[in-house]
Amino acid sequence: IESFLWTVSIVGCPFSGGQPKIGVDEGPIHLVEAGLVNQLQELGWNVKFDGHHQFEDIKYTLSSSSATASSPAAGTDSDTSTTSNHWDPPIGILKNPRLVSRVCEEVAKVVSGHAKKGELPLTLGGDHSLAMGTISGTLDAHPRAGVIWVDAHADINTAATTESGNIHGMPVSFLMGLDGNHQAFSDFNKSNSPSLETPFAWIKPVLKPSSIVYIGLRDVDSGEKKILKDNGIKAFSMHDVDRYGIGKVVEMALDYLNADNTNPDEVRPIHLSFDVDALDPSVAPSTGTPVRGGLTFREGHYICERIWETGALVGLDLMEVNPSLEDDVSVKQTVAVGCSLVRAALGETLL
Ligand code: 5AB
Ligand code: MN
Ligand code: MN
Ligand code: MN
Repeated sequence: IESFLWTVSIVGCPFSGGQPKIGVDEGPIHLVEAGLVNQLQELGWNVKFDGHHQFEDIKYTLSSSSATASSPAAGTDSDTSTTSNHWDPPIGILKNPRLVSRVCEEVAKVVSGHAKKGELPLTLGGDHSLAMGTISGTLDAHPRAGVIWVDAHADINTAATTESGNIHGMPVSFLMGLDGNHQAFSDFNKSNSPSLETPFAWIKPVLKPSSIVYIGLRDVDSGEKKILKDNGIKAFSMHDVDRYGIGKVVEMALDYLNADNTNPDEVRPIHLSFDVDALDPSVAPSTGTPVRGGLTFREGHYICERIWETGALVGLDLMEVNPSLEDDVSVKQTVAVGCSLVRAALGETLL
């Protein structure tokens, strides 16, 4: 590992607009309060962290930039993520599209800025829609990077396939520029009120279908299954983890990303996007969309340890910890597991 990688920059993203449950915005705050900064310093990292991002500013400018907006507080519901504001009405059934878009655009700039300085950006979510920002940022700085997406879900719905309208189930489709979004957005543009901005116009389709590999899938929507098939996207489900064991699965994932690599001594840079719901709910209960039959504590950690061992990690996300779900013991456990996964990905060794 070159020495320039020894600074980790924590990008704290208290954001919940990609899904309807309050509390996931508290995830990064709990992870930091649990002592993550110190823990990483103890591993030898130079840790940069100057507070969590204040996405409230974005909400405010969005609301006041809309010609029809009179007040930023169109809805005073405490669950802002499901409040439809007059400045951010749904597109089809997509909720909070402009807010999610603006937040991710800012995250992309921040992540890319850190990465271009040779730092390792560690983004703490927040919901997984944020990965539109983190992966755009990583690929801006490291265009050859491949993505390892660890999740119970494929998060590849388009505007044409999503049944929930929750954008945290869609980031991969935007990063790939899939057709289902183009169609929905061009239809929308024809009827768009000129005072409303068109979201996601900033996203470049930087992620090739061959540049991502999934591990841990077990709850994939039927529309998503078709997208995965049609685009030949590589995915290791929990069935594959059972069949081959996690050791073999991670080797296959790494080999897949490096298959076209002309220089085998120079492994492809890796961005690891880890949704804590990839773990079994008995291991990580406090998350918004738990699905039984998930990764064990060790399987989750093994993935992180093995990726660290490659020396190729250039970006890391830890997403979807929701400290307002389940009891206090579960919250503590989930936050502790989150910190532990991050340490494993950043070089903590067992011996
Ligand atoms: B997560 C679902 N596929 O689109 C949808 O937690 C769930 O970031 C998405 O993986 C889960 O709403 C998104 C049913
Ligand atoms: Mn998930
Ligand atoms: Mn996810
Ligand atoms: Mn989830």
